[in-house]
Amino acid sequence: MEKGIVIKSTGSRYRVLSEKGKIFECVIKGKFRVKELRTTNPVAVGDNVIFQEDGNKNTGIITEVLDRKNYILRKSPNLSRESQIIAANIDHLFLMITIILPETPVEFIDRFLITAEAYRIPASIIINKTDLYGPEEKKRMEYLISVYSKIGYECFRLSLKNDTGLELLIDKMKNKITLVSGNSGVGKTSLLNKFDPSLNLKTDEVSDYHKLGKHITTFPEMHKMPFGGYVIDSPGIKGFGVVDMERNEIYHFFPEIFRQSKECRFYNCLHLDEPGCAVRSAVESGAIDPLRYRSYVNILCDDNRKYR
Ligand SMILES: Nc1nc2c(ncn2[C@@H]2O[C@H](COP(=O)(O)OP(=O)(O)OP(=O)(O)O)[C@@H](O)[C@H]2O)c(=O)[nH]1
Ligand SMILES: [Mg+2]
Ligand SMILES: [Zn+2]
Repeated sequence: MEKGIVIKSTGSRYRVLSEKGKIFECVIKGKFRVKELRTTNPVAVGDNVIFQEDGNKNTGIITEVLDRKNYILRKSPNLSRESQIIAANIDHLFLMITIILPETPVEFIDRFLITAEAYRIPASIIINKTDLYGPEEKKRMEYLISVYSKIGYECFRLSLKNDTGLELLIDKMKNKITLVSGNSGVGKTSLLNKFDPSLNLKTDEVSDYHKLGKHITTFPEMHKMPFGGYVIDSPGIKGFGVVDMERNEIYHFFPEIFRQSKECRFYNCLHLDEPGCAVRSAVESGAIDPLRYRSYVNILCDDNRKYR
């Protein structure tokens, strides 16, 4: 029996990095079920597992998944009620966004952030491709940075083309397990290639016509970093499905709305049109950003289908 960490999962096969630093292609034996959770993949990237070496062909059988510190789920895109575990045991989430090529909508950012809040995983924002930005885009970038840093999310300006902003990120990612998420084409895989050029991972240009990425990365995969720690590259997502949040708890995951809600007249205020709502007053006075408030209302009232 050996212990290892799952670095890639394709649904039926799992690549495991053993504690001794060897790579094994594994399958699972028997049924693993996460309590009260219907998932399409019982073992995910980041899972610590016990496995049985199968001769010396570098294959093995996973016999046990050790307790998870946390995990992130995504609802399966079809209508089934099953979820998919994107990754487990994550120390920090990074959302990579771009102002153009592709353009990341604010509501997408907010859906990501409330998911991180719900899972209690620290999250930060990376704004990549700053080399492409003219005055308009820079203004937009600085606006987003001011909104999100005021709430408490650290923001990083990055250009992989010009190699600016890398040091600060390495500092943050050093010796941790981090997941990089974001739309297709923002540069997640390019970041990993920059950290370790020997990885030589596949990337592709954003389509000229649609200005969207081409979904090049298809499975989450964890990579050991030369500076210590692991970074998980993940497929471009349209959005994070909001998983099992009650309507009346969604605002708990908007930190600034939650703080303000304590001043609302009614304890069960949803901050829509209730009298004495302190959240709406704060939006009017500019203390809460109107785009954030709009995301909140959209998420509250939406059927969740748009950003998935
Ligand atoms: N101009 C510019 N282009 C960049 C930068 N970073 C990445 N790119 C380009 O953006 C394109 C998409 O990069 P990828 O790394 O494949 O994007 P991804 O986020 O991994 O995309 P998916 O795997 O589809 O989710 C590539 O052509 C990169 O060369 C940057 O800082 N500036
Ligand atoms: Mg990629
Ligand atoms: Zn209210």
